Amino acid sequence: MTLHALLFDVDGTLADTERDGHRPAFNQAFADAGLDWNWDVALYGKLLAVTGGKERMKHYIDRYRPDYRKPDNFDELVAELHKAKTRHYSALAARGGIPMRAGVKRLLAEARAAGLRLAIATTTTPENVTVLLEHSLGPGTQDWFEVIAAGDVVPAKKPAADIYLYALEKMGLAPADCLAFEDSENGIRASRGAGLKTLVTVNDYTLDHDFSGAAVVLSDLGEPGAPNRVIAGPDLGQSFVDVAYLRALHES
Ligand code: XBP
Ligand code: MG
Repeated sequence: MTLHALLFDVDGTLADTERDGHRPAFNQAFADAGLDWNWDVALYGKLLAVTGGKERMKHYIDRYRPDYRKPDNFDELVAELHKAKTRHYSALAARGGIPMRAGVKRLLAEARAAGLRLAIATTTTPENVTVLLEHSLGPGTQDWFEVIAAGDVVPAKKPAADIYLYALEKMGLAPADCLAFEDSENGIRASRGAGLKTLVTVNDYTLDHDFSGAAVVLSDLGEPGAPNRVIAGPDLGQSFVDVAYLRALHES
């Protein structure tokens, strides 16, 4: 089995987008619309159980706001709020306000140089991905990714495997040729559902998630001089993830 491609989740994996990116963008959209909806850091952690911004808003109303009387055009309202939220998020990302996680830029550059193919499989809106890459990874870096599979391109979001299956199909690759990168339980359910070996890097929102089925669970990708920690799975004797590490993990 040869490793041919790497498939990356975005939110929580390439960058810590949720707490200080998506969350304030939702709150800003709610405030703009004169709604008294406000998602604090703790509540947002619970709401992350549902992926997709529109789906998350509907879940919030159903689960936490029994007092709210849905208007007849509720779906349209949610769609409008989501557009406003995307504008706020994109503006923040365009200011470079959402940095990449440790080791991400280095590993992507090394993988490219080693001839590995790169793709993205995410639940978030495509525009959020391209703006984030352009401003936090660097100008032109969206072209590093052969496929950017995102958002509503598949009807069922993670934990459904659909977005990964879509990316694999577009690339003409079998899951055994690839490694996936995820940060959450919904994410790994999706990647494992598509048959992909998966490397997990956790973040504050996902530390206590169930990552059974992961090839390895790490604190982060690490950098030379800034070692990562193995949280679960094999210790391959490296303090940061590079292409040699990925090939060894893929073989294991
Ligand atoms: C990402 C998500 C998304 C974002 C918001 O999950 O759950 O819903 O929070 O994005 P994953 P949109 O990292 O597993 O892909 O508002 O654009 O939907
Ligand atoms: Mg994620």
